[in-house]
Amino acid sequence: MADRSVRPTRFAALYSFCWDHMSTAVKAVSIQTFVAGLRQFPEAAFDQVDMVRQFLEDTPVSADSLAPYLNWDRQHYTRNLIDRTHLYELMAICWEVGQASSVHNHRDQNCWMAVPIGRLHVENFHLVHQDLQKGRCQLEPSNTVEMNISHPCAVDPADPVHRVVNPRAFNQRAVSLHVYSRPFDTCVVYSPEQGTCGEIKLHFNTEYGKPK
Ligand code: CSS
Ligand code: FE2
Repeated sequence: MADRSVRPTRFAALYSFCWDHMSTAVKAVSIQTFVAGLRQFPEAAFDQVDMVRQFLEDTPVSADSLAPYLNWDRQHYTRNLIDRTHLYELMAICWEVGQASSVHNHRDQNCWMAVPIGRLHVENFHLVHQDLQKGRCQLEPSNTVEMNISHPCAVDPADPVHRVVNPRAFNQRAVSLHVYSRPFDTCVVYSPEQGTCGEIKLHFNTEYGKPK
């Protein structure tokens, strides 16, 4: 199992293939084809986790088709809107080596992530207690999962607090695709060390391939 998660990824980066459950090669599609597929899903698909997660597993996106959305900033990861409907928004997030998000929630909504370029860690936390009015919280680290072209993931609606990290040790840029349903533009960020939390607004660096 560990072997599978490491070896195919190296080749996937070269040939835009990834491996399905049966270890057979799956050809990566363009982001346009991915969007066309996502737009076919009925509303009900976005209210549960499995259908979109399976779609992400079956539909890896080729790195070259993402060129209009690749945008790097040495200070902060960048958020680049690709598509938005009333049901979902799709963005590419570009991570320099060593960049990470804050620990945050997703507003009790569904979130799926795929990683067409590089590798990323998702560090999950269990929210023991939160009092947003007082800005206080208590969090416990739970587990860390690696995402790469063969391993997309879905945020667990029962335990949704996490952060995404591009560890320095990976030594390469990474790009993740995020599907949020419904679209949202605020979230709660947490400091597990300080036991504090607060709401922040989320902004896009580019929309539909153009700077904001
Ligand atoms: N949720 C963060 C990215 S890490 S999943 C964001 O949208 O900026
Ligand atoms: Fe997130």
